[in-house]
Amino acid sequence: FMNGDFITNLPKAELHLHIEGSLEPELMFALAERNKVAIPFKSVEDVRAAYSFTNLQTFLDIYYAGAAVLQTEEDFRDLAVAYFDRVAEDGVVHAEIFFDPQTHTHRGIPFDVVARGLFAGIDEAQAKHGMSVGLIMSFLRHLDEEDAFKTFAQAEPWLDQFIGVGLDSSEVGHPPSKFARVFAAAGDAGLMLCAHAGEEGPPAYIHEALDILQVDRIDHGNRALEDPTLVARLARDAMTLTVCPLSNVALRNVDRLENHPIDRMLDLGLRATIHSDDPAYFGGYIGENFRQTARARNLSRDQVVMLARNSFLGSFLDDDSLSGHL
Ligand code: ES4
Ligand code: ZN
Repeated sequence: FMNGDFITNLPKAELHLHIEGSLEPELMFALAERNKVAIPFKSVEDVRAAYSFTNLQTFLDIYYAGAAVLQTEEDFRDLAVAYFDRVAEDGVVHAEIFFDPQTHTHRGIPFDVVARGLFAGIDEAQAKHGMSVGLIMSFLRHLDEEDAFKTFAQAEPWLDQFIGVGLDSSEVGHPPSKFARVFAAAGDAGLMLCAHAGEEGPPAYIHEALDILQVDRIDHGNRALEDPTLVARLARDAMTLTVCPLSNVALRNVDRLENHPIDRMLDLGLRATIHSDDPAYFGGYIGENFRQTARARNLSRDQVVMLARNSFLGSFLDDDSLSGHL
């Protein structure tokens, strides 16, 4: 009875999705054409063939290059609408999605263009699919903290419309402590806090995200498994780890899905969840991540239900909205 339809229709919250990572090659080509932007690919097949990664950086190089086709408010709206239309079919009823403002402001696209476009797409999704959506502004950790502060200043007029801030991009060599002050400022502004940690970086980065950034949620967190003291702490504090199985395999942080530690995390008492990260690049949206992982790890119905339940428990929904989903 653990069939694909059961998993697909199970209500879920998507908590780890980079909207730029939902840019499908077809839309990339359409936008390149519409905006007269040159891209280093001849065809959609050519693009897909380039999606063979050996680590996080080899992916990020292509991901930032692909984002160059996003130019106008309408482009960002179209990107968001395409994503929500797709995951409405995957049982997603709530989504807290990341965007990377610096990926766009650094190539001359004003912050407000990005924000207005994404919010237009979010409004459309909420109206069309009855989905609730939150937007998380994520800082690029390969840039310095001053640049993050500049971005935070550009976000000032929008602050009450964002639910949180995040930290992503190249992890190793860019520890959470580098962003201590800007995370403190975001926390003071009432935003929720999350950070990618322990995707490629060591367990010490997860400790830093907790102790120095005081995050409410850890994105990935896989490498916590190397540190029993950290596992005990995360379990005790019911800290959510937004795990992305197809991403882990695509970026070779896990050798094959059959060896993914998602059920070991649950067995250790961790509040692990399943998400998609960059679905256009890693081979599947949240439903595909659930279905393929359930099959590869032979997950029980109870385990799948727990993973979906954890996605709501780990969300930033208030208690009233949350109780409607449990
Ligand atoms: C990302 Cl998989 C991953 N890790 C870190 N930063 C990212 N940005 C987009 N995808
Ligand atoms: Zn991510």
